[in-house]
Amino acid sequence: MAEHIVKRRLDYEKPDFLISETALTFDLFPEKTVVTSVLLVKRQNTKASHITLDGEELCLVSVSVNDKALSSDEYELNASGLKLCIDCDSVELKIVTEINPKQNTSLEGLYYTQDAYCTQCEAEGFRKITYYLDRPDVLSIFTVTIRTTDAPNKYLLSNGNLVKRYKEGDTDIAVWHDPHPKPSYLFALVAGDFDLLVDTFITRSGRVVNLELYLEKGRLQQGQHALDSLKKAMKWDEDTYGLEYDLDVYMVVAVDFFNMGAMENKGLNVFNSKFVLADAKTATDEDFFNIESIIAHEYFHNWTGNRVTCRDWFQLSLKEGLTVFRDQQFSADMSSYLSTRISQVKVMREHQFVEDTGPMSHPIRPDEVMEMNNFYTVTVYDKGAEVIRMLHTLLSAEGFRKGMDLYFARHDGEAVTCDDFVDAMATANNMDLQHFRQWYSQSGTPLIAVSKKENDLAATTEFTFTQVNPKTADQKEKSPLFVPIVAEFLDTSGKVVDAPSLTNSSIIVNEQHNSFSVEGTNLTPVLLDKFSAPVVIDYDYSIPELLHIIRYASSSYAKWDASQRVFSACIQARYAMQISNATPRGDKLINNRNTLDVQGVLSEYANVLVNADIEGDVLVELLSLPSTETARTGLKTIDPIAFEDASEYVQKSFAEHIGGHALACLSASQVATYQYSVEQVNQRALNASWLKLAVLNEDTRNAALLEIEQRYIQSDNMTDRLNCLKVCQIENIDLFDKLMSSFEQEFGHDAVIMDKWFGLHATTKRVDILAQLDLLRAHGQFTINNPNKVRALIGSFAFYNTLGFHQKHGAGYKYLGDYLLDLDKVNPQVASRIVTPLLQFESFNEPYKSLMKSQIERIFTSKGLSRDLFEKASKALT
Ligand code: 0A1
Ligand code: ZN
Repeated sequence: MAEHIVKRRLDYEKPDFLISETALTFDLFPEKTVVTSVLLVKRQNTKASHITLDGEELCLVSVSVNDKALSSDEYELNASGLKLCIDCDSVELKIVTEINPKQNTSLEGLYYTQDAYCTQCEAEGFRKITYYLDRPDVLSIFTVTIRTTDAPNKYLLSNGNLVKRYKEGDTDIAVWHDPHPKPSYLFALVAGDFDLLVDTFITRSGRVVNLELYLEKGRLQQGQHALDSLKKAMKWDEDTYGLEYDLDVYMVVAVDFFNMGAMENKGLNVFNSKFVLADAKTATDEDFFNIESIIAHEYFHNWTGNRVTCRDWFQLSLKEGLTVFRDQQFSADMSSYLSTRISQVKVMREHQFVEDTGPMSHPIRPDEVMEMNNFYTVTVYDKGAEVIRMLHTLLSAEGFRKGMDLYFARHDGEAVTCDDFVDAMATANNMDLQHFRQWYSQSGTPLIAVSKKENDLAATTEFTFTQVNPKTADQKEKSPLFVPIVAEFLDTSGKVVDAPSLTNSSIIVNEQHNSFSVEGTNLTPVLLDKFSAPVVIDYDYSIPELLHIIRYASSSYAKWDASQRVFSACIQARYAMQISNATPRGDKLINNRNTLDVQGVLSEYANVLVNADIEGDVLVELLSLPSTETARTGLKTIDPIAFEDASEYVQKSFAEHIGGHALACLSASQVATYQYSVEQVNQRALNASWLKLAVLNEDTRNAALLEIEQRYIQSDNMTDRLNCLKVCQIENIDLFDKLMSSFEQEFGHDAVIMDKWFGLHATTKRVDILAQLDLLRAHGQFTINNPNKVRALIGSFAFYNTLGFHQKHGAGYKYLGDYLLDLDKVNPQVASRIVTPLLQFESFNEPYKSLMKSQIERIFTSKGLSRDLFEKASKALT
């Protein structure tokens, strides 16, 4: 096991050696694959006399330099690499290693599952294949030879273009050559038997690209949506950024065993099959959406990531923040702006803001890393994308495009930094982005407190913005950031008042205090429209102001945001009442609304929704309650059970006020043959909201439950069926159990679909949930070796089953702790992701806090802990 050392961004040094050419030969056997690597090594630093190649869990067979074999006293070997003498400017290094793909359950490096070989090299998995300079700033031209005697290995794939495919006796051989220099993390190899779905794309300059989807046998028609999405993404990138694909073939392979969503290996993407396979019967609207966006994300990486890559892993957001932003733009263009933006904002509020308050807080460009796999985070990805979005807002679409063009003109074929990206944006737009750059180095969520003062004489209103940058686990010192706040001001009649001093509809908050004056009084401010910056706005909205926004704001996003505040205020008021004497001092309730008339507010709000003329796509958003993470904004610690009770109370009360209307709306809605279209997606989502409200309403409950059972049986699509299951999961456990067994009978054979079933079981409110989890772990479709299964069952339980996880005596926490210790031996990356809910112990009241912490202590002191879990547990305890 390699050591647990911390690496620092500022310690970056250029590599002493480069590898201009890499020739790899794989003799594939499940338990003993021989990797022969021939490297053309070029010395860059003439003072260097030794090269240290990265390598982990390898069995070294031989090393030779310029054809001369080295004896074992001519090199140094340890758990993290191989060091040998090179004292000339150019040598050929030949290294032979043996690896065991079948035993590799970490799914990093080369692994063998379901009769196929597959690789995952980002970030530092290549070093589990052979000794190499496994760092992103070493770019090399790869030639790969794959040899196998296994009959089922019909397809032998690697990056670039196929040069030769032939047989030598019993051995099948394929040779691939990738003309584009690339770092080792973009290397890929796949060998196995698949069904192949093909098509072509003609680029705007007229080149023909073969598109090939490699799918599990028998699932060909389930790949069509992914293939269509790929073609849309290719066209969109040409139209929007002028970027064209650069190889003759683009391959996508879907596998069931994969640690993440997908991987952008040059010319050979590997995907978690969950993000490729879809048809109406088996996939939800959300699945269709995710497939389109992840296919696009990986495709967009071909330019933002592969052609221009990262100098070091601290710069990960250079490719990820930018590529997420690009896939978000694409998704908004393909489907609905409002729902895509809202789901992105939910990710920020429910996950990224939470990460900022916990022990793993880091800037989008981290400064210190122990295990790189721990930094594929919502901060690097999603906050990274929000930072790019702010640039897009500040520079406008045209200015942003100019910056992108300059970035590619300057850096194509290079490994660069986040600073290089911002430099290109600044130069192309002749703009000083010095202050803005701090978004890259400062962690934490800024809080913008807003107060208003009316000057009746002058008939103006002054708004003062106070920026508070709370300290985070990783940084004590903070300074004010450059924050664009898109705003508008409504007068009493609901008209938007003229505010000529806004720049691009934004107020720029860039100091600790900024003031801003608007003509008129009695104004309602609409702040942070479209979530123009990743911050929290703390303005003391009254309920009438929020309802005014919902009635009159020009932006649907702003209406949704206001509705979240209405619900949050109600939940916090109810919560305060429930725990009245136990509220810890220092907690700030929204508007101190312990005295809020919750029923009155909900009734008025329901009235607005029923009577105002609101489009269906907006209405569906306004009917949904905020998550706990959003609703608890401003509360340092909570009692999770009492908070959940409060939230349920508000949900039920809301249903009492609007539920009668709900059933009427539901029956009026049409049932059409399933299509993945914006209109139908909206309609199904709205139906699901009405169904839930109708079931929660006492008067309509029985009728709605009948409706659910009927819909479940009659429906032609997974979206409606899953929505039915989710509703009865909350309100009628007998019906839920009945429908779940019918679901299992129908889909029990299909691993991808069964993840939904595991997830639903794991989030059910049952007193015996832990015993249920034990039973589910013994189910034929469950295995600890498959990350999708573990995430569906154990992940859903820990993240989303509040009552099951937060048990009074800590049994839920212990269950997760026990499981993680087993899982860490199988797959440390997945264990390290699922530990997240336990890391947040500082956000809960006693006894929860101490009970959670004691599990982290137990994990921390256990023997043989992975670097992944060690980094998180040790940070949580300091
Ligand atoms: N670069 C991929 C995500 C990815 C990252 C790490 C992985 O293994 C540790 C796998 C995939 C993306 O952004 O899609
Ligand atoms: Zn990515």
